[in-house]
Amino acid sequence: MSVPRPKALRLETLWNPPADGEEFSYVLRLKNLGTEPLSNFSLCVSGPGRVDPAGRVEGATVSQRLSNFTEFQPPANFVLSAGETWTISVYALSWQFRHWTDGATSGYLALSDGSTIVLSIEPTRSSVSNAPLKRGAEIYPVPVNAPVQVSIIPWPNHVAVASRRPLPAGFAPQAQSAAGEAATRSFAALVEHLFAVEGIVRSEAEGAVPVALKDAAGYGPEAYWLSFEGETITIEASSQTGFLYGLVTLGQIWRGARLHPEVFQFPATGEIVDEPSMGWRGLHLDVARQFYGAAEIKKLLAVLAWNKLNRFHWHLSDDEAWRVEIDAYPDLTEVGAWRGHGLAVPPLLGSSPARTGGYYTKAAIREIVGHAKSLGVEIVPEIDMPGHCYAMLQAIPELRDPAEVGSYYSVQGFPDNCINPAREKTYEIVETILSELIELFPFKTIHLGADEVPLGAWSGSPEALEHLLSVAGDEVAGAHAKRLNVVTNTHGADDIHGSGAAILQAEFLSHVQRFLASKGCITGGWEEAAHGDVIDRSKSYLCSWRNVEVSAELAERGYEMVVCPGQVYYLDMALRPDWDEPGASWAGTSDAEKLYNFDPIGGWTASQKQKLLGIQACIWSEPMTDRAVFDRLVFPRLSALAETGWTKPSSKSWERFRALAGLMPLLYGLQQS
Ligand code: TNX
Repeated sequence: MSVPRPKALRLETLWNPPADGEEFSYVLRLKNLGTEPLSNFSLCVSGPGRVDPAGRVEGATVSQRLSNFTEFQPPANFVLSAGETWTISVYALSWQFRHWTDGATSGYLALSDGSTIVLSIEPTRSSVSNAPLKRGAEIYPVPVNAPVQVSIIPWPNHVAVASRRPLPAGFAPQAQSAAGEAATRSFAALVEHLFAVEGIVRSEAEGAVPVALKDAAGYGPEAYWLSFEGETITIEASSQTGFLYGLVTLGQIWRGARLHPEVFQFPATGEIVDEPSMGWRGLHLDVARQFYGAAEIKKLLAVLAWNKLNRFHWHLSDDEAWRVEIDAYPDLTEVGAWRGHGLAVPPLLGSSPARTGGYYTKAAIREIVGHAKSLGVEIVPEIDMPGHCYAMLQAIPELRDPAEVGSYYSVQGFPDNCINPAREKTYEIVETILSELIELFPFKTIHLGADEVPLGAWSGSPEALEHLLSVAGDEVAGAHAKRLNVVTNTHGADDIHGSGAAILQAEFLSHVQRFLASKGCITGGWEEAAHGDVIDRSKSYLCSWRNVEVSAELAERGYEMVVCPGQVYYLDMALRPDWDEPGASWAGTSDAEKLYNFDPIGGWTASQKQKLLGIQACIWSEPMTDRAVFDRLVFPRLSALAETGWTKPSSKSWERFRALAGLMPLLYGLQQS
């Protein structure tokens, strides 16, 4: 069979929003720009947007679909001649497109001999916008007249510095204790990682000014005191992290004065007295939808430390992949860590037909955990259960009731993606996995997920229904059985409150939470883990994502809260509602200013505030195929969150933040051009 050369095949995609009573359409055009005809093929695409199974497609039939992966078949005996275009019009999407990253981000042809041809593909265009597509972090220029003389993010509790001295060439920290020495080492590694060429830490032979690190009692675990007195710079703290944070503040002041000498100063006298207002200042990263290698994670941790963020919530599993090595179940990574044409998990979210993906070995995780610890960051691993388990179920089918019939779909369009809470085998497997995980993560806090279980989950499982009957009675079990094959999740995640699915999920969570507690671990969960109030509130915490009201209500019910409402703290949400902005906007859009000014505990009562652990930003990775999109969506919003978690509300100032934000590091260094 002769086929056109891959370069001669191009896929263009176009979004036509609904207008003047016309329905919307998503149009895919495959162009044969070569000299050979093309036949006996199908077209496979993936990207965040999903073709809905229930709707109309013209020009092709859908032969396979899994979440956002779709395979289109041309009409029988179709030949795409040289110079011709095959047009497919899709009138059925699970949600309408709003941003340029919503459409197909990869495409390939599957040929009848089993081989594939990768297509060159451009971002989806919108028929109503021809604005240049935005990628890369927004630029925050340092203004000539900054409102402050020293450049520090997050802004400290108390800053009283004065007069200018010549900028030191760099610093030579002088430690007096093990904590000070450890902080000196981690600070040297941190600045080498983030700003190698600047030589912030250097020897006195190279002109460094000494910085005395003095151990002193009475400081909180992250607090420090930094003082300037002529030639003498001193940091007092009572912990490694306190010293590290004092050094970070010093390094930030130095960088501002060095890079913008006309704007910022290096103080000659005065002091900074500092500690955070919130204990939990976190970032969540989804490494299932897109894989991030150990080097990316380590750099991200360095960026967290520079922002004085102290928790990394590592979302290690989801429908699309499993990312952590587990000795007892090698298939979890052999099967679950990879996507590709013909594999158990097909290409999704822009991944290619070739086998791509990856996972973290135990050795890599130990190294990352040690690196994080040295930077004052504790890591919370998440294994998302009992929903979001499609990849896990591909690797370990025993997590399903073998007699299960019918189908239910998750909000992301995965069928039957929940592990079965009524099976003993499930607990044996989950406890084995968690035991291995506990060994790896010394912070002893394990997040179990528990988000977005579909209303119809397990409604076709005889084992689950029998169990439901025994714990909740006839009526509930009967009602649940009737959900079989009923389409739900059509307008966002189901609210499962009070349903059979919620009762079964609660059974699962209470069992696993007790297991974790027996191993000395705190259990984390998304807000849905509160259904049925079965987990022990003194040994757990929740991440609330729907809105501020939900957070306050859960705090009222006695849960320890990490607040992360999707509308503002989900960093996969676009900066603005425009087509040329990348990202999603199902929960809302927010630029850095809106995020900065958002009050995460607005309207909370004093007793609810007692339950606040802190806040975190969440990076979900569906649109992050392109890392320039990552930098745009994450920075400087991450620093805006860091300042909200650290700085007292009365000391916050968007004007100051905006003047300093441009000094903060990006992960990939990709700026808007
Ligand atoms: C919701 S809210 C999710 C994730 C998605 C995200 C995309 C929650 C805990 N889960 O599975 O990646 O939306 O924005």
